[in-house]
Formats: sequence, structure tokens, C-alpha cells
Amino acid sequence: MVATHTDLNTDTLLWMYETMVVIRRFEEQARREADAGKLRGMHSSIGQEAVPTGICAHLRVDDYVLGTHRSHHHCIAKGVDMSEMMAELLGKATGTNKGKGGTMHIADIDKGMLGANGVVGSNIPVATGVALSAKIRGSDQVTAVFFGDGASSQGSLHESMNLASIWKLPVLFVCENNRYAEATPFEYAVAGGSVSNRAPGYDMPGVVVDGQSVLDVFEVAREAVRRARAGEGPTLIEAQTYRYQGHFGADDPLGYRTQEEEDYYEARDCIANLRAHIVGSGDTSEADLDAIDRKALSAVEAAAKFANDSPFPEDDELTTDVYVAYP
Ligand SMILES: Cc1ncc(C[n+]2csc(CCOP(=O)(O)OP(=O)(O)O)c2C)c(N)n1
Ligand SMILES: [Mg+2]
Repeated sequence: MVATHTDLNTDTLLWMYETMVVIRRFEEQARREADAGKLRGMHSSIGQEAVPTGICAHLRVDDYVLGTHRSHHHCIAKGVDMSEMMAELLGKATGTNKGKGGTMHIADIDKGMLGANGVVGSNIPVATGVALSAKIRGSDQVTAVFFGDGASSQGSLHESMNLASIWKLPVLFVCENNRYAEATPFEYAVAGGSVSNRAPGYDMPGVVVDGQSVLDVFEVAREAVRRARAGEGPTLIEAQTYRYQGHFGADDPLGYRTQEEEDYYEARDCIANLRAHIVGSGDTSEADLDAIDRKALSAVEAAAKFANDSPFPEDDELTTDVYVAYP
């Protein structure tokens, strides 16, 4: 699933709906695989589907995305093959990266997904360099880098925003503010009560958007991508969102947040919201959306079967695709 949708028409709405449903079913399946002991360190993006979906709806296949330790939703929204992703999670030879990257290091250059990354904040300067490359090459390619509220306090963001601004680089800095960095609340860790309010200091637009509304994210991204493609420089987007599960699965989020807070966000679920909007706008019926739901589920089931049936890499693969191989 890859799409460039600059207009909010029915095709765009259905692409966004399907993308978010696929992400959610994929993450539910990935959690089952993790619970069965087939992978470790699985950071679920359930609840945050709308953010990369609304952004990537404006990106071409030759535009670039860079992600984080929690990046399955970024990969799917950018069009990475879901079966290969599931195989990657299980460490299989058929995986996106031959099973050597795992859940936190999926990359697919052909799809413009330059990589998830387990080191918090590390991809922000990489994305800035990618955007510099596009500018030097005279291309109009746009780069979007996703990061969390925790990463927003890393020096790497601030250095990158400064350079991106003075060089007018075609980059979107997209903060998924899901209110927590592991168990640390945003209010405790981030001075000034906002990520987006850092933008004026670097002379770029800073926008806060409801990350549970894919329509709102879509609208904000439209202008940020237009601006980047036109050579007018970067934008900082703070999407306010929520991860429904624990940080990595084994932690109990109710140790650091309340049931009332979880209920508040789940009542504003991004998929349910878009579904209601689509049905209310008249062109598409509940039955049409049910058909998309069934298609998404069977695609994820097929991905899980492909991954589970695939072989592990041969032993001699250990020393390929690496910079240094010890004898
Ligand atoms: C440089 C670095 N420091 C610490 C960690 C451990 N760590 C992994 S995820 C995480 C929290 C990140 O929070 P945030 O940026 O808000 O992203 P979220 O997990 O909420 O998506 C931390 C501290 C790490 N992986 N890399
Ligand atoms: Mg966070």
C-alpha cells in the first residue's frame, strides 16, 4: 500500500482507513507472536496509527521516512511489505532485512523507509542529512522523521532543527507525543509544556495537532509537505497521541498512569473516529468498511503464515551484510 493523496477524496479516506486497520491487526498479531516467545522487545504502536498514516498519505514512494524503536506503523504507512516485516520480526531469512534487523531495525530502501532505529533520537540527524542530500541533488524529495516526546529533549533534535532551518531543508520533524517516555510523564520531563513551542526559536513553523484524528494530521501534513517540496524549509509537527499498551509489552502501564486516562484516549480511537466520519459523509457504507476490515485481517493472517513457515537464515549469513566480520 503506497499512495500519494494530496486531496481528501474518497480514495484517500479509504486508503487511510485501510492503512490504520492493517497496522492495528498487524500489531495485534505481532503481540501474539511476542507472547508466544518468538520475538523480544516489541514496542506496539496501537493507538498511534493516525500519525504516520496522515503524514505518509502525502508522500511519494521516493520520499523518505525514518523512524524509531516503535516503527511498525511508520513502515506499513510507507508501503513496506507486511509479510516481509512479520518475517523480519521473527528473525527469518525472508524478512525485510533477512532477519538481521528485527522489530527495531526494519529498513526498505526501495520503499523509502530508510530505517527504524532502537537508539532514541538517533535518526533525527540522519534524516536531516538525507534532506540535505535531496537538496544538494536538486531533487524535490521530502523526508519525514518520526520521534517520541522523550526523544524531543535530546540534543540531536535541537542541532538538527537549527541546521534544517538555516539551510531550508525539506524535512518534517514529527513528534509523536504519546505522553510517556517509558514510565516518565511528558509533564515531568519536557520543559515549557510543549514540543512544538521549540519551533519559533529555530525560525520554523511549529504545529500541534490531534494525533487521534487522521483528518487533522492529514491537513497539517499537507502544508508541511508542500512547504518542504517548494524549498521553503522544515516544519515541526507535534501530534498528540497515546499508546494503548505498555511501553514494550511486559510492563504494566497502570503502574504509572490511570485507568481513567486510558479510557479517555480509547474513547477517541483514531480508527473508530475515521469510520464514523466516512459513514457519515455518505459515499461508503458500514458493509464496505467491514469488507476492508476482513481484507486487512486476512492479509495479516497470510503475513503471519508466511513468516512462521519461512526458514531461519543459514549460519553463513552471520558474516554477510555487516561492516566487520570477526573470523
Ligand atoms: C539513547 C537511548 N537512551 C535510552 C534508551 C532506552 N529507551 C528506549 S525507548 C525509551 C523511551 C522513549 O520515549 P519516547 O521518545 O517518548 O518514545 P515512545 O517509546 O513513547 O514511543 C528509552 C528511554 C534508548 N533506546 N536509547
Ligand atoms: Mg513517548
